[in-house]
Amino acid sequence: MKTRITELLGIEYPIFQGGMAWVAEYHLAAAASEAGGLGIIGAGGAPAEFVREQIQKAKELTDKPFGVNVMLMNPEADAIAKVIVEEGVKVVTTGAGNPGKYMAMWKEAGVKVIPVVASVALAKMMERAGADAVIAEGTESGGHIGAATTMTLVPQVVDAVSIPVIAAGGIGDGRGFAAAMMLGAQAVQMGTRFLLAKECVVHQNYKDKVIKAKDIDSEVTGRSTGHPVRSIRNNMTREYLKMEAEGATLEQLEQMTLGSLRKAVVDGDVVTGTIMAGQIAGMVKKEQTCKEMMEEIMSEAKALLKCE
Ligand code: TUI
Repeated sequence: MKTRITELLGIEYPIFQGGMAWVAEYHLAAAASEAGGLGIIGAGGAPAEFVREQIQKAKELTDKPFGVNVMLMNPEADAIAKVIVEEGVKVVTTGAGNPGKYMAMWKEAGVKVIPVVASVALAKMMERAGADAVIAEGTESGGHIGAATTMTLVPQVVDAVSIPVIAAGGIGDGRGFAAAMMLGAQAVQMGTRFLLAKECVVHQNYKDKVIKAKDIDSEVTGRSTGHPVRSIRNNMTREYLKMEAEGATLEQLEQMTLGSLRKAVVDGDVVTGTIMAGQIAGMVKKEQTCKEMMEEIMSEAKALLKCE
């Protein structure tokens, strides 16, 4: 299936693997790119030199293009932005902020820049700043989220900009893919479905929580802090929401979440750790290789979209 995004990036399938913090390391990103989509290393809160090593390891596993996601709240974002240029990364996506200050440097180096936006206003600003495309991410997503749903955000962003739009949030199979195309998207980004990729090194306890999750098993914490985060309900979310309702300070809440994603992803502590996942978790049930996953999604989507 050819779209403006497959042409722009030289990839086979218009499917991005979301650059999830701690989860999207080089094994997953290289496998997603090798399978024909765009694999993305999630820099998350990692130090710049760790990200450099991840990029170098991914290059050993694939010759295909892959991306790096810069989580803009990372205190090392400036250094990571430079590492991306130095290592010749082909595509950068950004999240949780406005990447305006890096745009000129990346564009000059020929990096394709694809910011995640949660509003029409930011999408327009990114287009003016020279973005090659934008990812319109709805509130159905896991992790740090905006307020608009995918169903409402994607067509409004598509109408507002001329650059291609990638839809994200709540997409987990060929039906979601086809629906995103109907909304005017040129590709999709999925995170939660890739948590169950065989090449995804997230702890088995984390995968089991996603497999067991039902439609309404996610919770949004941190609305009072201005940084809402969606994750699967557990002791952590219950405790956090209780503290939030009781008017806990930002410091108290930050103290509680410090290192909590790592705890769940790496240590498999799914009781006091944060299990970030999107609302589609209720439909994500089987472990597959990235290749099996992408081929299944594309074949479902092509049947629905009546492509050859
Ligand atoms: O970035 C994400 N998702 C993430 S980042 C992350 S790591 C983290 N860990 C603990 C607490 C917080 C984060 C986990 N998940 N998605 C992309 C995304 N970006 N979603 C929403 C946005 C966004 C929201 C507002 C982007 C820009 C924005 O406004 C920027 C501005 O300054 O106008």
